Amino acid sequence: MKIFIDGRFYSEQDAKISVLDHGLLYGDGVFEGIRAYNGRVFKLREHLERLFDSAKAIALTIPMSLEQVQEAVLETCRQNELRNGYIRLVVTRGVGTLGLDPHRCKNPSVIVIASTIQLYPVELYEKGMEIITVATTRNHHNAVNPAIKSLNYLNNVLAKIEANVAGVKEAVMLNAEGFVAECTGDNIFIVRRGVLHTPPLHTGALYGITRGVVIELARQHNLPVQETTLTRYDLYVAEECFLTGTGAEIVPVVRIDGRPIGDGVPGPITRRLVQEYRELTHRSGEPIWPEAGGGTGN
Ligand code: PXG
Repeated sequence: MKIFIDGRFYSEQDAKISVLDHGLLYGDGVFEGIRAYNGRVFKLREHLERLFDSAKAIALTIPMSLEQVQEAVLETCRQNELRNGYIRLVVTRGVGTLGLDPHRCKNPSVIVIASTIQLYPVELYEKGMEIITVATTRNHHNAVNPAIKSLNYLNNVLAKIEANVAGVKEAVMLNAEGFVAECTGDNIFIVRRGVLHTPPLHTGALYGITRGVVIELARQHNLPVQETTLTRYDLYVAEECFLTGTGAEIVPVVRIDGRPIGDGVPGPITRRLVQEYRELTHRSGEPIWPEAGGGTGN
């Protein structure tokens, strides 16, 4: 594997960041998780824009233009002959001192890793997933705004640990007021009386790119979609529920806190969206190679 760090490619063994990088010392940095399908990077522009917005929100100046970062992502895919996989784009505050003041960090680092992705098992998309709501509250927007895709994911990690302890794969996090925010690495949707509902972003969710695609797909199919403040009650009485994320794509949820959702099997609207999202990922995106060729097909 060849890894991009600050304009150069390194082998996995040589791809190293200083122990004085504030990304390590303080989780001070931002990142993106992006997918490549069929030799194309899906929604690359949207991911780059969100990266730059996250950086701006934490007053981190990315030392490259958006176009240069885009080219670094595509070149990293080419160097690794990656047609299908997962791209992790990271910008750290850079090397500083042991004090937390970011002024000491003169050179932020840009890292691109293009690798394979650990997917959920295929059966999960057929049978659906069981999730729980957890005690760990989603970060308050005046503490670390969940809209910032920062390197500090401890809030999400703590929620994931609760899911692990309970023997389920995902956790729904509520905000400080008890309203549904999102899962540890996915946004959440429910279907109720034929209408799609997802929490508004100010309840404490990432501006999910997959979430945006689902809203767009729903509108194209005249499926009403609303941003609604949801409580646990709304989840329990939903007819359908699913999660959206770059890694997970669209995953049907069939059980929440022990209550079956709808009939306890993935519902028709969810199934349709799973299918349509798959089709879209395979026919759109930023081409990695100028023509159809290239890559080893992995
Ligand atoms: N909320 C959070 C907290 C996330 O980290 C999403 C929602 C969904 O956003 P997108 O833009 O991806 O639709 C995320 C993104 C993984 C993985 O391997 C997780 C994400 C992205 C890529 C891979 O778990 N989470």
